[in-house]
Amino acid sequence: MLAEPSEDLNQYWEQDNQAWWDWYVTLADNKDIDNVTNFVDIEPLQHFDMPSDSELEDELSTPYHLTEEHHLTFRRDGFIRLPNVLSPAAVVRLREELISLLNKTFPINNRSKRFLSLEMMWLESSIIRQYVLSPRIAKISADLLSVKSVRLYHDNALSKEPGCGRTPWHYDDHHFPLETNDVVTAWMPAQPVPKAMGPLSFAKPLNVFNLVKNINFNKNDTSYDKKVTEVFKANNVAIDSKPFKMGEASFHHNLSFHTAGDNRTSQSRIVLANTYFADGARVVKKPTMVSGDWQKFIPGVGPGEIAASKLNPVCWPSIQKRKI
Ligand SMILES: O=C(O)CCC(=O)C(=O)O
Repeated sequence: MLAEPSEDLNQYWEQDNQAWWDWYVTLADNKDIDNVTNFVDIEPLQHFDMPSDSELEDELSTPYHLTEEHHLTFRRDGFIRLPNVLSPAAVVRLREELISLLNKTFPINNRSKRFLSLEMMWLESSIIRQYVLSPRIAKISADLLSVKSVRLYHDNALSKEPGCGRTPWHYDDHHFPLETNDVVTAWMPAQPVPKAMGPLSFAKPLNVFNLVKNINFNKNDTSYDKKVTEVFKANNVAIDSKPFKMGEASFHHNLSFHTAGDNRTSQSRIVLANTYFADGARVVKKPTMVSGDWQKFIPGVGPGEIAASKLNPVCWPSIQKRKI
C-alpha cells in the first residue's frame, strides 16, 4: 500500500467506480490535450468472421506457451507484452461486445474526453465471461506469478475516449486492497493501440517503484504524477511505451509502475483489463479511498479476511462448469 496513507486517504470511497475514474484522471499532468483539434483518424477494424461461442471457448481455453525468457522478463521488469494472446477474430468479438455494454450504460452525449469504465461484466455477459474466466488468460497470470492458483479480483472495460488525457503514474498496489504482491492484471486491447491512442506504458525494471514509493499521494492535484515523472527522469528510468498490435496483451505485476498516454485519435481506446490474485490472499486491514468501491468486487468480506467471495472464482486451475 501507500508508504504511509495520509489521514485524508484513510476513508472509504463513497461513490461508484465510474466516479472514481472521473476523479482519478484529474490527477494526471496533461500539458496540451485540451488544445488538440486534429485527431488522428483510425481505420475501422478489418472484417473477420466472428468466432462462434464454442470456437471462442476453445481459443480461450488453449494454453499459451510461455518461455523461460518470458518468465525472466516478467520477474525483472514487472510486466510483459505477449503477442497473439487473442486471435484477430476474438479481438473483434471482444470489441463488439464491450461497445454494446458501454452503450447500455453511457449516453452517447456524455462521453466526451472521458475515461469510461465498467466492471463485473462477466456476471452480465456470457461472451465477456469467456474472456474473464478464460483458462488461457488465468494460466498465463498464475504462471507469471509462479503461483498454483489464481482468483479473479475484477474485470474492467477501460474506454479512453478521444481527447481523454493521460492515466496518472501509479502501481496497482495503491488500488487493490489485497495483502499480497501476487497480483497481476491482463490488459487486453480490443483493437490495436498505436502511440496516439494511449498505450499502457511501463517503467522498468520492476524495482524502480522503490524510487517513488515514498512520494506523497495528493488526492486533489497532479503533484504526485508530476513528481513521479521528475524522479524517473532524474534517474534515467527506461519507459516502455510501445504500441500494441492486434491481439497483443500485456500482463503487469501490482508493483509495476505504469501510466498511459492520452488519446489523440478519433476512436475510443477500448481495453478489457482482468485482475487476478493468488488464492488465499487477504483483504488489507485498512483499505483506503484509492481502492474505490472494492466491496463490489469482494462482497461480504471484511478487512483482514480471506478474499474468496463467490465473485472471486478460482480461474486457474479451471473448472469445467461453474454456477454463479
Ligand atoms: O488503461 C489505462 O489507461 C490504465 C489501466 C491501468 O492502470 C491498469 O489496468 O492497471
